[in-house]
Amino acid sequence: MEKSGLIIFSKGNGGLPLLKVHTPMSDAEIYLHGAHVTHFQRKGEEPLLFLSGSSRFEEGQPIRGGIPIIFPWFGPREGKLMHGFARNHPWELKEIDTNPDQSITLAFEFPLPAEATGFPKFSAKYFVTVGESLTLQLQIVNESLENLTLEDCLHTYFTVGEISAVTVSGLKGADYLDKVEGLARKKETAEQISFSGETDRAYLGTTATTEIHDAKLRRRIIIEKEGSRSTVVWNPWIAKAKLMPDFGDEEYLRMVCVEAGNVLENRRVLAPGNVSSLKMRLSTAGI
Ligand code: TA6
Repeated sequence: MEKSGLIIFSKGNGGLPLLKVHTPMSDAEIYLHGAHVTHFQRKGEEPLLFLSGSSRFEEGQPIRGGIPIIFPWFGPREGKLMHGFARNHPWELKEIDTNPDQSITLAFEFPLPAEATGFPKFSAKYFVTVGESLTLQLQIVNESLENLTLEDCLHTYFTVGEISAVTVSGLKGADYLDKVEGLARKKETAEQISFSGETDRAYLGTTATTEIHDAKLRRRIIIEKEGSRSTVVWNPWIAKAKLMPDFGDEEYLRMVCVEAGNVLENRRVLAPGNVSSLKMRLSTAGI
């Protein structure tokens, strides 16, 4: 068995700087653009993350798939980019550490782009730990003298065998806003959420661990989270998939988004000098 990890710096799609991370347990790929994790795969397993074959790889545009960092707002904002600007600009790699368990932690920081003008001054750090599991932590510090109101979300796209053989558990009893029905407020009654059409739900006030049960790939994906009160579940299905230029018409069959964050009524208000931390740990198990 390999004894140590390895990081290779290269140019990825669109000539964007790409880090390839190899550990004895798993491999990962991270673009500096958006500090975007686009690939994670445990040895002997299917890839964990979905990446669209039609994704853009260009400054100012989000990569379609992997784990987009959604910050400082979630959803549309008048005259601005959807889902904030953190995913559309380059982050800087600041530190690489090998941990006792042979996992590797990479620390990124976000140089504020022009879009941050008018926003209370903040600093953003992002820690990615590649090992048996994949752990992500987004840390925001309010560096200003006023309150910073923010939404954050790790908008994770997971690879699945076939969406009709997939269920998501852990959300029974949680309220959600159903985007497919004009943000109607509902309560989840199902132990296992299944997919038979466009599904776009923001579950609110939930800190629960969720699980994706994939009957075709015969695996469970466990999504643990800390510092998160919202979970978003999304599959675009047929019509929405056709409308997305950076997403293949049939790709909805092989993906589901389960996202950990603090969105809508769960947005955070960070007092001057305070720190927010959003953490998500992704692991897999057999069925
Ligand atoms: O998280 C679900 C969602 O808000 C959907 O409504 C859809 O817009 C999706 O995000 C993708 O957004 P994007 O801006 O990446 O196309």
